[in-house]
Amino acid sequence: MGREDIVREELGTLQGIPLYKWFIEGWPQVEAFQARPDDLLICTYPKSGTTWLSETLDMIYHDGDVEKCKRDAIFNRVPFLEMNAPQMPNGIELLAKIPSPRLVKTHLPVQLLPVSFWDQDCKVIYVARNPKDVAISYYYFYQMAKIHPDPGTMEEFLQNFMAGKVAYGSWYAHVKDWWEKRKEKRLLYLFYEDMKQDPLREVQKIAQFLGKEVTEGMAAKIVHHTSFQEMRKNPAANYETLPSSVMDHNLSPFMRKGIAGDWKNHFTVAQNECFDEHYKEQMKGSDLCFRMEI
Ligand code: A3P
Ligand code: EST
Repeated sequence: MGREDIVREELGTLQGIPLYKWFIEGWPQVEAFQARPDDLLICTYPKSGTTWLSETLDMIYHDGDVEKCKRDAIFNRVPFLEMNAPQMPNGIELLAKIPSPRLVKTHLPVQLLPVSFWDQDCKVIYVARNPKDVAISYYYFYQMAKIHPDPGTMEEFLQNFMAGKVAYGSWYAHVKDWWEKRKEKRLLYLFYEDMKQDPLREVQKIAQFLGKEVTEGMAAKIVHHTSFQEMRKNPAANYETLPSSVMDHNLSPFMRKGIAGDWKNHFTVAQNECFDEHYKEQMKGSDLCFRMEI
């Protein structure tokens, strides 16, 4: 194993936000990133449905052509802005190579977004997911994506999640700050639970936001192709093309469960009470609401 291999290591801190040291190393290029006016930014807190929304948008951009959407892995079709790691395509370099209109993925909190996106008045689609399912999904992701520090027990991880001591920091701050941004920017704020409940309606919502005509037939095709069952077996969408030294799908597949309410299979009664209490405190004064199940 060479020096450039991915090993578990503690997170660094970027302007107060816990983040992978590799990503911090690449930060100067990210901060200086030049957005194009027709870039579409896909923004999420990790484990909130980023890959699902990315695949959906690539399908909309390619008029529902499934074969075109299998042209490459999702992380190459929709470059991850701040991604910088050994043996992986760097986000900034990938973006420089792809023609407009580009889809750009980021997990950055609002205050860290490169200013160029605002200067160019780019459209943004944000997707949020209820924090209990995010925490569970993140716990399994910490195990399978080897860059993360050891997540410890579920109890330990939940405490860290609530305290914002995980990659990309506080979920609460992330969802609330982006929620406020929608008042002044061209931003569509979506929810994972809504996408689960009525994907057709959400596809139409997205199409309308983009000013794009999507026929009923095409919308149905997009919904089918982007269902959990289809994406799970699609190597262009399921991250299984990455080496197992980077992501070990035997520990936990990237496409793990894809449901709303899986936290109920994991939280103890005490953990749930503690989480609810903390949630209420953190979300006080915000009109942003989440459905913990559907
Ligand atoms: P689970 O771990 O709860 O299964 P992200 O893409 O932001 O990293 O989010 C990953 C989560 O979204 C995982 O959640 C994954 O299974 C789920 N997911 C991915 N594609 C999905 C789809 N088409 N439908 C529903 N959930 C999906
Ligand atoms: C993949 C998807 C995602 O939404 C977030 C992250 C963060 C950590 C990334 C991983 C990923 C993809 C694979 C890596 C990893 C850091 C090192 C590894 O190579 C880029």
